[in-house]
Amino acid sequence: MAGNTKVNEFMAMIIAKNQGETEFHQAVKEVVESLIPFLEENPEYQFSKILDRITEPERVIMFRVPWVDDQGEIQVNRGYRIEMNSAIGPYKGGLRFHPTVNLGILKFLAFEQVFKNSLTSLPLGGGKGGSDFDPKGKSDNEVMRFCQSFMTELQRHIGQNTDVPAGDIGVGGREIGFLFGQYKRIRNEFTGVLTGKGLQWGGSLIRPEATGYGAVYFAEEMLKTRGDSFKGKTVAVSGSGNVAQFAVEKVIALGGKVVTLSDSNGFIYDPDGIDAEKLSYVLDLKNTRRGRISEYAKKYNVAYTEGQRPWSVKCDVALPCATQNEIEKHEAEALVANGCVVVCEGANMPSTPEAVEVFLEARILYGPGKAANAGGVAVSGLEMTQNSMRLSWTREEVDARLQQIMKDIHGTCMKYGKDDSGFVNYVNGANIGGFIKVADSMMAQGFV
Ligand code: NDP
Ligand code: 2IT
Repeated sequence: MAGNTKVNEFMAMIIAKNQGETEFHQAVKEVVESLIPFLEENPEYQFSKILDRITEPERVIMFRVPWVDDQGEIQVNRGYRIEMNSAIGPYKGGLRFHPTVNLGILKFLAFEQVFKNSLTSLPLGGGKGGSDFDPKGKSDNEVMRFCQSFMTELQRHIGQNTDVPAGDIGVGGREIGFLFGQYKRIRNEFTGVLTGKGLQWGGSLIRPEATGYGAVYFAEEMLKTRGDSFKGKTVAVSGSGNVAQFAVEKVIALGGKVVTLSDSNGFIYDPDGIDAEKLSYVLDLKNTRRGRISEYAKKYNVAYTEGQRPWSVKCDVALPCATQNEIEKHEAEALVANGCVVVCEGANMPSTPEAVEVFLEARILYGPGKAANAGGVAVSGLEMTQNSMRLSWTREEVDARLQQIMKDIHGTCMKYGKDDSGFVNYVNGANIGGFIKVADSMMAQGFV
């Protein structure tokens, strides 16, 4: 097919130019597959070489992050910020601290962020950053010294109207606090340069909850298209961090039963369901004690499977909320075979391309991360608005806006993703729906 040839030609260029960046290739390929047919019908984008430009970061910053550990030994990590696209607003996206972080992973995340942020309808460009620093097993003081060193360099590149980082894997309220403190100290200004801040110093209500809640709101919208809801549904969740925790809370609130959680060591299966009391144990375990999910199994006497992910469990809905490529083809097949009808991604790119194919072929409701997890960055955008106005909205106000944004993103996916048979391909919907505003803005702004 002509479309396939074009995708292959374009991907050959991307792979040659960005060698070894496999996750970046994966993310670009998915978008290009959605976009090529659309671009053929809209040639003005091709003349402007939008695809070539949108896949090239506006700027990549890499830097040394030296810090001293509690034993007095010097440690050296690598810091990054990918400033991907600023056509519709300042660069916006999280910081990831995890030993696996490399350029390719951050470029995939920054690339997806451009489309995701556009889908929110807020004026947010796309970026991502982080470090190969591993916060696990580090003392609070070590984390603080690392964050201070990281920000000592990053601060010269960011600003409330330039680039506004937030959290991601390994970066939560504690890290944002240390990073904000150092930015303020060096720049001598109190501005909304980061989101996910504490409530007493410029943070927004609902920001910690936003990604998990938003993903569940999105799944609920998908279910509605088939006259269904979360009520009585059995739900498998992966991860046990920020996104997973609040996804579980919202599923419980909507009448569903969550039976799994995981971390990088394994997963727990609780057939009775994780209730509010068990969830508060998880919050304490993960956020305060920074323990392992296996402890849940001991405490509640349920099964724990080491080295496995939860997708072999029977469920109606799967909410992957841990990391990229955590659902492989055989796991997708197991989900479908066990009757799973909704896969809604709280994490970024948790399904491999082969897994996505399984979901689309089975015609289940598959919500890709760049649409389904946009609630986090959306409320970050609302935090920026509140900071600019120097006031704070109530919980109800922020939550209502979040719900409306997720509904609107779902509507955009329907608009651009529905095929002739009435099936909604949310991958195409999100990719095309996210692309148009950015591409039009790039064209209006000349060849920059
Ligand atoms: P957290 O650091 O709070 O939690 C991450 C969770 O995922 C932990 O349970 C962690 O287990 C697990 N995990 C991380 N890396 C791996 C890995 N390589 N293999 C298996 N499990 C892993 O991060 P978040 O909850 O914030 O982020 C989770 C996902 O959601 C990520 O994909 C992130 O990009 C995405 N996301 C986050 C947003 C946010 O606002 N925070 C917004 C939109 C998307 P362990 O404790 O063992 O490391
Ligand atoms: O992947 C993401 O959207 C995030 N980690 C949140 C980004 C943000 O700026 O809030």
